[in-house]
Amino acid sequence: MAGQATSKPHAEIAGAGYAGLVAAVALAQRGWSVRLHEKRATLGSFGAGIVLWENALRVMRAIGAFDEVARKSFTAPFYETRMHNQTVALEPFGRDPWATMTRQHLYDAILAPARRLDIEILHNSEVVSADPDGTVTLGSGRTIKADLVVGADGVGSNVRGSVGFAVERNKAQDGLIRLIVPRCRRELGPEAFWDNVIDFWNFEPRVQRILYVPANEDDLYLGLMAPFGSEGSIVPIKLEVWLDMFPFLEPVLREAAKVHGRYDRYETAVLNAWTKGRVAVVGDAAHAMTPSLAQGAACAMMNALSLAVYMEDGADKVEERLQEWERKERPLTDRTQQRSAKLTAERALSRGEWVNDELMETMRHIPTGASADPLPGFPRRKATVPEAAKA
Ligand code: FAD
Ligand code: 5PR
Repeated sequence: MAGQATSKPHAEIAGAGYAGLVAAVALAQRGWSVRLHEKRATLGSFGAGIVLWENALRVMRAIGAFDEVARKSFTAPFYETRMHNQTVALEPFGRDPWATMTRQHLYDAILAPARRLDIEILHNSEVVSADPDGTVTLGSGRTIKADLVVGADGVGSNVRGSVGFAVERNKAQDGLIRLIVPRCRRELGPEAFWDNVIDFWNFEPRVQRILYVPANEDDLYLGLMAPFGSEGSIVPIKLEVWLDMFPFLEPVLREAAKVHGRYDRYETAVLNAWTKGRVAVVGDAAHAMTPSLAQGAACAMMNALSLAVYMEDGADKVEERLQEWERKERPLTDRTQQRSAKLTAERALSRGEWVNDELMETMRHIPTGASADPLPGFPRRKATVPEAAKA
């Protein structure tokens, strides 16, 4: 607060996912005292692997996590799309920095600056409600008053529900099982394409798709997509249901069958507002989206960073500044949600034609609070298009 150097402005944050952690770090970097509540007993991230595009990597640099994120991540030479095992697109992404990794690695990399900044993180601490006046109520019954309350408590957000934002939730026809398995590089065969990200689509005899994503030298992130309620949605996976359509992936499918796994149906959540009084919601609590553009966590982290930028002046004018944040930052997220939902509904990634200036708008956006300087070390690999694929 201007002129009051002795008392820092104070934020209470619900949820230590990617959105909550980035908001916490970015606020602490700007002189806020921050307490982060996580309802679970342990910190971590569900969901196997993740793809981060340039916008998310820029946020990582802004919060001091980029070097650690990059250390154990992977950039495939190509993003390949196959239909019935025929290559329909081979995208080198020369101008678009991107990296894949395990979710746990990303989580730990963001947690490190939070630890350095002395942010108070409470486990087993559920926020049950928030009030626009800045009060949060915990599961224990305790109430705390803050200058700012951030609801980063995921798609089932208590903060969103208690403040009374209207939410429109839409479930897609498809969903997927996400797993980490060993790369099995030798068992899969000597071909160079096993270093690619490969999106294997099959529409016949059933709609099933495997998104094959090397996450680092050792770990492979698999997304096994199938319509809700179909055989492919059963966990643990039924090996024969997947082997008969993807026999060339047998070594990794055998590993996948050893893991219990979880099927998640894609969903979108759109709110009438992101802020009320001193409360803001961010991340999946505010704007859950389908993963077709791999922008859910990226938008969560961009909006968490920008939120902190709008709070740079401390506790003064929090309400007005939050409204300004939503007005300026939200439209890009709205567009991203709509585009992603459309791609998902049309299963359009199967055509491999999704890389265009409109769809890449979000990935190429310079997040508010992040530097526009090129990211060091990208592009990481020189991609040489095989002669056969040029024809
Ligand atoms: P969450 O990750 O849900 O975190 C919320 C946290 O709050 C959790 O730790 C939870 O335990 C805690 N919590 C919940 N309620 C309370 C409470 N009341 N009090 C205290 N704590 C609470 N995005 C990408 O950018 N790239 C991708 O490649 C990508 N792939 C995806 C693939 C799939 C299949 C799906 C479904 C999503 C994908 N996403 C991707 C999106 C991304 O996973 C989410 O957008 C992101 O995890 C949202 O982070 P969050 O912090 O908002 O929410
Ligand atoms: N892209 C990515 C992804 O993780 C998923 C999808 C697209 C990076 C799901 O895991 O469309 O399902 C998708």
